[in-house]
Amino acid sequence: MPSYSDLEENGPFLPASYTPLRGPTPPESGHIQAISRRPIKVFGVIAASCLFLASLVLLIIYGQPPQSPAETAHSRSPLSPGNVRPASMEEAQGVSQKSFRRSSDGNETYPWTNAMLAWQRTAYHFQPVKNWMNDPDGPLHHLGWYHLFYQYNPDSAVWGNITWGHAVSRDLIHWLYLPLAMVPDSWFDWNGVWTGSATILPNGQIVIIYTGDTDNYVQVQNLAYPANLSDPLLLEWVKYAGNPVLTPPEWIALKDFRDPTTAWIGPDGLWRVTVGSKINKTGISLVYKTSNFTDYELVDHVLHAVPGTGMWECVDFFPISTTGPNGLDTSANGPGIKHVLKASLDDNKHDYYAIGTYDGVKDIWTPDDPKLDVGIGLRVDYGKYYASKTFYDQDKGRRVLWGWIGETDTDDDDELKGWASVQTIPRVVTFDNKTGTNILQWPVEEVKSLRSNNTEFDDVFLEPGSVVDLNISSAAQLDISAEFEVDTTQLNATLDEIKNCSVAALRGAAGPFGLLVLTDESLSELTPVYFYIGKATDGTLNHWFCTDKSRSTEANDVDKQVYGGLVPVLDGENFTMRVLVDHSIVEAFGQGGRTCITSRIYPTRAIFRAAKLFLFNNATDLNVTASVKIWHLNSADIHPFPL
Ligand code: DQQ
Repeated sequence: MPSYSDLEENGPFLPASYTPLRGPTPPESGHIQAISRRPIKVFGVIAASCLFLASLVLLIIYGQPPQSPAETAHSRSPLSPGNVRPASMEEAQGVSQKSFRRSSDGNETYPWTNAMLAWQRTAYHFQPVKNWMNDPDGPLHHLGWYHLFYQYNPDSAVWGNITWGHAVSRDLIHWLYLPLAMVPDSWFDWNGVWTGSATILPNGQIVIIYTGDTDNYVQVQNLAYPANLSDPLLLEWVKYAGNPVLTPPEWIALKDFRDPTTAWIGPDGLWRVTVGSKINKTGISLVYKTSNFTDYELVDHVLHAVPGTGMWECVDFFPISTTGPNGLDTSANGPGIKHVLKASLDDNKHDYYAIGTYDGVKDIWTPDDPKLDVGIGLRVDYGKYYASKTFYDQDKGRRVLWGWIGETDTDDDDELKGWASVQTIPRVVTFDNKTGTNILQWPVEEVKSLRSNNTEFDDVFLEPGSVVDLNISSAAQLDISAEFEVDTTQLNATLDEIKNCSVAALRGAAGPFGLLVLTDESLSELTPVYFYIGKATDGTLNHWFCTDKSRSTEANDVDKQVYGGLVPVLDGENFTMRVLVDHSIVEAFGQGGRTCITSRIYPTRAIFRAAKLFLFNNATDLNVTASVKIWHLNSADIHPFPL
């Protein structure tokens, strides 16, 4: 087990001691709600008396008063006079949110029309009405409603002023936007109410632990809870008056301590929470024990550490059943259970996971295969996807995964269209007991409720070099299920040795073949989602699952990567993919969700009625037979509450 002194061998710890301005003495176990109400009232009085002064300050700084009734209700009450929010804060705050920047090659901004930009908005994915969104936070199910919180900037389409947006749904598809749940209004989250997770205690109490970026840019963990548990919509949230409940250990840098997980109970009856961090270049997951969520003890070793992976953001840690498809409560452990550890790597903005064993007595997690450890092995999704988080849906007995789909255009374009980012369709996560080496991700079954007119194609023969128009018009909201049977006798020694997805235009002996989504009639814009069969360097067969954005748009100021990863295809299996198309979002699930790729694309021609769907086989030496089921998907009902 790696101790902190082992980790220190990589170099000296960063000097970091932080003495926060402490709140009242933490309450006894089980008294969170009652004890903290009075300080909240006091806080309210202070806030109210500061309001006039704050309004004056805001008026002077921004030249205008708070704008809407909703914003007035959540107007900021600066407890630390003199705090003035800088214009761009990502660097100062130790996070970087927009990974795509326009290169310095002098590309002109593309002349987007309003129609093009309006078309990009999704129809059945969750996104706010306007402005910036990033990580999903604290998902949970309570009294018949699914709750989704999310990192949100109420002021603009770029990251900043991070608050918790809040929406609820009966079915994870149709959503009601609720008022902001938590805003940065206290010294312990003055620079942002950052990512956190919810835990439902056995007595029904809900606690949220979230990262606050303090008034002096220190990352701390704070406690919040619903003001009224009997409210199914959980409209009011109370920040514990004794916040922060956790400050960075003195050997952790002040900006490397964030994103607490859902808590789980260990064999000693104490709750555990893990928080992501790093020591030099080693990504780590700290573990804290608590009985009451206000007082914590740092375990003297990490849950896990992987050298070279850098800062671990948004760690997620959950049990998974190896014997059945049912999801497990986060505290479950024992025979037939493995544990998944996921980290979002700040250095490359990708989510990685590994499957392993959790020893609840020692509080360490060990990967099944050290070569596929967290951050160096499997990715949750090989596309534009980050900061994912699961929750146990106790209503349907399943583990559900949310993920943030960021933009791959420029900040200027985001401001032009007035919004940035989308959440994935929630996915059910199970263990793949056919391979034994990976998880499976699959869109929640509720997506099927959006399906309308179904079109099916059976046994479409795709000779090498063919492109087949499936004559689906208005192909912007689709659920596609495709199966490809290949002539295995052709998979012989002439196969290419491939190390990545290449681009779909380059022909190999046994690939690429698959679908062309969001394609215009003339094939000037198209997004291939495909398989590519090749040889690994050791001569064995390998299979790639890919999405190629290089020809998705004629716009020049957006990212045009080819995404993809290896996908296990077992003996006797055909190649299968499910693809959800929702305007500018393409979510692709290879081999039942063994490998997933999410893309944000920006077509200019393949939009509205011009968006079409094709099959293709660009292999030179492989015959492929395709069968495809296609459903148009209706739009989800996503609107503010009350109606
Ligand atoms: N986003 C949050 C942080 C987290 C990062 C800030 C990941 O808590 O580390 O908006 O995208």
